[in-house]
Amino acid sequence: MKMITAIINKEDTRSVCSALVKGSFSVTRLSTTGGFLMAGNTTLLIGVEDEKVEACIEVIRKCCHQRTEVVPSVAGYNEYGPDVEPVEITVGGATVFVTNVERFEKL
Ligand code: 2BA
Repeated sequence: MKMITAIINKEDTRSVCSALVKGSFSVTRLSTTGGFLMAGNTTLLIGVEDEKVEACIEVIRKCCHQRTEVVPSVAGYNEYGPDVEPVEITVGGATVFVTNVERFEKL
């Protein structure tokens, strides 16, 4: 068994969770915060049998979209202090980790 940890844009949460449940995957969603943007995102925990890992990732891939965000960045310093310029970064679709589950029990 594997644990899939998927960090997704919170805008995609509803469609990903619906598609996962429709595909008979069990999913737990957590409200999380990205360390770089300090903005809310969603982390999904999905326990799956080894042979269903690819199918699960495919569902996530189909429902998660890349987005462009504009964030302030210090480009240098001028006589008044930091020279802040907006830069564009691409966020998502999804950051996915697949880890081995040593033991799984429902008690
Ligand atoms: P954030 O940390 O808020 O990062 C949002 C986006 O900012 C990232 O998108 C990336 O495009 C950019 N970014 C992040 N750190 C950066 C840095 N040090 N310098 C320049 N740009 C940076 P994604 O890569 O799609 O990541 C989306 C969210 O997924 C992240 O939100 C974070 O919550 C999570 N994440 C991504 N990689 C991770 C990792 N290796 N470990 C844990 N969480 C991760």
